[in-house]
Parts: sequence; structure tokens; C-alpha cells
Amino acid sequence: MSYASLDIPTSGETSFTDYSRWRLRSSEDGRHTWHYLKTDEECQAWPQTNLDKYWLGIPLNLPALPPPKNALDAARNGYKFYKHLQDADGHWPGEYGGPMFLMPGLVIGSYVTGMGFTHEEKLEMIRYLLNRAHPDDGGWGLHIEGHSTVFGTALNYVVMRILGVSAEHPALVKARATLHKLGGATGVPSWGKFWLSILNVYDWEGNNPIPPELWVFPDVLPIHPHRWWIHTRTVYIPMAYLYGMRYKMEENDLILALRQELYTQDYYSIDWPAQRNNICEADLYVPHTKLFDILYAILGVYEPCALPPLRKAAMEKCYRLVVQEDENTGYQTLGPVSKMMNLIVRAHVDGRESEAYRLHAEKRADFMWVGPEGMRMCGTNGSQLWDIAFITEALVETGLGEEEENRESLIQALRWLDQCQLQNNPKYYESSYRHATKGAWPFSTRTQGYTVSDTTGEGLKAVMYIQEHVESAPRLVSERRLCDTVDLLLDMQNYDGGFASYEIIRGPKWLEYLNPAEVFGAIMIEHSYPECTTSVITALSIFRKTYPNYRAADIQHVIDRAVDFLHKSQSPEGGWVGSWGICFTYAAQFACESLALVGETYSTSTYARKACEFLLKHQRADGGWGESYKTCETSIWVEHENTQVVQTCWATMALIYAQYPKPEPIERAVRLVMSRQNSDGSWNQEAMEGIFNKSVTIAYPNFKFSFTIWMLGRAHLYLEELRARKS
Ligand code: LAN
Repeated sequence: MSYASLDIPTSGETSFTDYSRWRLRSSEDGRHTWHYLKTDEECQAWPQTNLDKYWLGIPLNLPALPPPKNALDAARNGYKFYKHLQDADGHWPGEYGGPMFLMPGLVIGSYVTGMGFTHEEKLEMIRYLLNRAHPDDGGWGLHIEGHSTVFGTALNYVVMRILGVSAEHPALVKARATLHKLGGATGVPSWGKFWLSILNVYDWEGNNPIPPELWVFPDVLPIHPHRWWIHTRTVYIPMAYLYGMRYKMEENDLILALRQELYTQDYYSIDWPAQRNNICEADLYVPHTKLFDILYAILGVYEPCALPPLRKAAMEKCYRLVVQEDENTGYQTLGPVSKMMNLIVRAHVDGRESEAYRLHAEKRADFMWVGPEGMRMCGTNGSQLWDIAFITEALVETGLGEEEENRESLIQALRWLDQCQLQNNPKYYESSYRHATKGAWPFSTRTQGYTVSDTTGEGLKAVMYIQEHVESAPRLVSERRLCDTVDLLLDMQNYDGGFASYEIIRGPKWLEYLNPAEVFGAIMIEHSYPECTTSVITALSIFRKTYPNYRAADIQHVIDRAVDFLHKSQSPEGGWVGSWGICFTYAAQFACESLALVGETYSTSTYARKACEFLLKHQRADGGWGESYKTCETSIWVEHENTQVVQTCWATMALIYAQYPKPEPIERAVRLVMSRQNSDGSWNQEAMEGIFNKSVTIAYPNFKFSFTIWMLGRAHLYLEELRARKS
């Protein structure tokens, strides 16, 4: 393929490809890939669906629904619309963008390994970056809502150049000026230093050491990387390999040009070792600790005299772990960053003709999503399980799932959930330091195949809800398989009673002092999270209602300890800090649900009461709630400039779970959410809903359907109950 210059329009709004030709293919286990049809014949043979149109931003032109008379009606209308977005296989596809440091991995990783893109993909990626450049300074941030940083701007600038945009394009002239104003690419954070070094536009000497030897330390050492958070260690394995060999692309004209464009000084006169800890102020979220800088200085002395046999053994181990990860996940891999790094390792060792290279190319497409602003790289290969679980739970809890017109769609959802459960442990299990997977539900698809505590909890809950409560639903998931899930969850509790994301906490807390990434917080080890803990409490509570005899004492013990964790993690003001959704409203919803399931509500528990009071303190005059993502950076409530529908639903759900006794705040919230509903039953996209690593927002666009439908339906039932209680 050619990366030759493209003739690019100057505005991001200009149509780059014909959107009526894009199709989303959903195959196998809910895998998503976008395809551009070149001919009219192809278009006729594969017509564009409402699902395709919706995600491309093409109006569906659906007729207006009868105006809702009450909240349940509004929820019903919401589901009438949302059913158009259900895939034939039962799940709800969706976009999963937001982070701005993923496309650079995709494009640089592809470029250095000679993996092409179609012309249309290139055009749409360019369009995405044009649309996402900040209108004021032309730069890019860590995520789409963040301010311009060197990380975002330098790397996405490089992406544009690789994709064929001329350095004289007005958007790049502007971005370059911002980059230079920020001090140029020498101040890029460590992951940026890594990618630029791979591309040969930054010297490896400007990187702090990434010693592969860590992997040949004895497993018992507290610093051994198998104890790190799985995303961090999975990135640092290929990183260490590529650092160990100082991989770099051969020089070419573009590389020579980039060396001129990215820096404020002459590239060849830069003092590279002095740049190792040079991180632009605008990028810094977690500065290195003193302890870490000392450790790096020692490693810097070790690096030139690394023992060759030890380095060789370490490199071999890293390579083996890369291969095992590829094979464990059908080349999907844990996430988008390691995916592209693994590809480089495999292209280098196995070659471009290898099966590994071919399979990496195939699964690369699963991260690439076309939307109204162009094509982006997603945070995972989708959020399939997560989205299907919430809408399923919403339908069952509101009673909408019992309505004749919705039953079939729920049974389809059950079929999808059934195939998504992981029924075995990974191919390489202990040898690749994986946690068990038998019985789990992953966040996205079966192929990706990673256990997560709360996706497993929600998967279990969703399946049980349909199987237990929807008339004529087949029992696709057997009691044995549900017990496997419970066994897995019971084994995931941490010493503090809480639940982490993918694994039990394996490393000591002080490892956080050695966070090398500068831009992300709390990434070194697993932590107990209120949301993960509450999903598990909820799932186990629901399970034992139907199966009261299965490991009853173990379940009770785990729930007691988990509830205790939840109590302890509540802030004195009454909130819980959410780590994966923004922020207090997200965590409150989960926390209040699980407290209610163990009998703790407003009238019986000070924890539930404090939670309600905390939320009510933040309710706005218009009846809704709005928290900025900045809340996640500081763990202190920061108001969003606008009220957010999804957060309003989370807060209201929390009040309902806690059985808050007065109807007014709930009625006001319902009115707000109903006032924002469109006549076809849908809601518009508002601010980002999700967060990770304290600093990066990520999109959950399906939440504006699942949580609205859920809240409106539940509020209707709850307000009726309150009225009945009164009379
Ligand atoms: C996710 C998405 C889902 C999320 C929940 C299930 C919501 C959460 O409760 C547990 C953690 C989990 C699974 C999670 C972890 C971190 C992920 C995978 C992400 C936020 C999606 C993208 C992010 C990943 C780390 C992005 C790649 C970036 C790196 C820094 C490696």
C-alpha cells in the first residue's frame, strides 16, 4: 500500500467518503468491523440498515411516537427506538472512542510493519483528527474532552503525516505551532517517547530504561510485573521487548521531515539522555516520585552493561508472553495499545508473511469504528457484554420485557449472552499469569475472553433475569454454568473485602510510587473498586434467591465482607468515587442497589441515608445532575456546565434503590429526562460518560438508552408505590 500524499480538503466537516456506502458487519461472537462498499451492486446486495445509519449519524427519519403520558410510556418509547439498534444476533453494537492516544499506536504500528489501510479508512481517520483538533489551538489532548497536550498533539500530528497530509495543510501548520508552543516533542510523556522512538523520530537514549529483565525475576518478588495491573503489564511486555532490541524503522523522507517538524531545536543536537524525565507541564498528571527517579538512574547505569545471557533470556520470555497473549485472545488481545505493540514484535520475529501477521491484521479492524466525525480507534473491541447486560436488566426490572412486543428481543439477547460466557480457562493459563476465566463474562466478546469481576456479575444478573422472569424464555445457561460463575466470583475477593477489575490485587500498594506513565493515575496494581464490588454483591444476592443452597455460607461471608468494604469506602459526605464512570453519580447507583439488596435503605441504614443526602445536595434547579470528568481527576465533585441525562438517571436510580421517601426530587428528575427525549423515543448524545485511569474519558453512547429506559420505568413504578403508601 502507499502512504503517498493525499489530496485532503481543509475542513473536517467536508464529506470525505460517501457515508451511504459504509456497513457494520457483526459476525461470530458480536465482532464488529466496518466495510466500505465500492459499487452500487454491492450496496444493493447489502442494504444499509437503521443500525448502520444511526452510528454513522445519518438521520433515521422515524415517525414521531405518541407523546408519552407518563414515565413508563417514555421508557417504552425509548425502547421502541432502541430496538432499531439491536443487531440481528441479539446484542447492541456501539462506538467506544474517546482516548486520543490510541490511533497513534494503530497508525505508527501499522506503518512500521507495512500493514496498509484502505483509501477510505485513511480518509476517515484524517477526518476524525481534523474534527477532533481543538478549534482554538489546533492541538489534540489525551482524550476528546481534554486540553491540548504534547502527547496528543505530537502523536496525532505524526498520524496525519503518515496518513498523507502535507505539513503545509492549515490544520497541521496550526497543530505544529501549538506543539512548538508547548516546547516540542522532547517533552512528550514516556509512552509518546516510546512510539516516536519506534518510528525513529526520537532517540532511544531519550527513554528511561524499560528492562525486560524484570520478567526473569523470581515471581515471588513484590515488584515482579505479573503483580502489576493487567493493562499495564500487558503493555510493558512488548514495550520491554522493543526497547530491549531498540527497534526502529528505517529512515525515509517522511522520518527525516518529521525530525524537523516535531522539535523546536535541531534534532541532531538534542541532548537525549536529558530528555528522559522531561515531561511537558500540560501533560503531567502523576509526576514521577523521587524514589522512581533514583531507581531509573540506577537502571540507566545498568542498561549499557546488561548481561547478554540475562537479556537474552528476558527477551525470550517477553516474546513467549506476547505469543501466548495473541493466542489466548484469537489475536484480539487485551486492548488496543498492546495489540499494536504485539503486532510489531510478531512482524519482527515471525515476519510479514507469517500467520501471526495475517491474524493481527484481521483483528486490527475490530478496534476501528466509523462515526459521524470519521474513523477512530476504540478503547476495546467494543462494549458488547456491558451494553447488553444493562438494557436487559432495565427491561426486566421495568416490566417492559414482559410486554409481548419486547419478548422476542429479550430472548435474542439471552442467546447472545449464552454464547458470550467463557466456559474454559485460557489456553495458556498459569504460564501467562492469567486469572481463571471459566464461568466469566468478558467486557466485550468471548474471543477477547478476559474475566472482569463486574462484567461477570452483570452477565450473571442479566442471564438470570431473563431466564427467571421472562415468560417462555429457554434455559440456555444451565445451573452448572451459573455455579461456575459464582465459584469464580467468590475467588475474586480482595483482602479488604472489595473487588478489583480483572484479578485479585497481586502487588503491594507502594508499587503506585513507581508509575512510569505520567499521564494516568492508579495503573500499577489492581485496586478494590466500589463499582466492581457492588456488581458482585448484586449478582450473588440475585443468584442466591433462586439457588439458596449453593455455597450459601461462602456467599454470605463474601457479601458481608464486601458490604463492609462498601461502608468503609463511602466518603464522609456520603459519596463513592467512581473509577470507571463519571463519577459519584455512577458509583452511587451501583452502591445503593447492592445496599438495598442486603436490606439497607434510607430508613434502615445511615449509609444509604447519607448517600441520598449527598446526591440531593448536588441536584440542580432543573431537576438533573451534571458532573464534569474533572471530578475523577481530583475525587472532588466538579459541576459540569450542563445537566447530563445519563448522570441524572444514575443519581435517580440511586434514590430509588435507597427508597428515598419523598417523591419530589425523583419527579423533577423524571421531568428533566422526559423533556430531553426526542419524538422518535431517542435521546441525543451529551458529554462523555466513562473514565479510566483517573484521567481519560471514554464513550458509552448506549448508556443514554439503557439508563434512561431503566430509570424512567423504575421511577414510574416507585412513584406509584409511594403514592399507594400515602393513601
Ligand atoms: C475498561 C472498560 C470497562 C471497565 C469496567 C467493566 C466498566 C470496569 O468496571 C472495570 C474495568 C474495565 C474493564 C476497563 C478497564 C480499562 C480499559 C480496558 C477500559 C476503561 C476500556 C479501555 C481501558 C484500557 C486500559 C485502554 C487502553 C489504555 C491503556 C492505558 C493500556
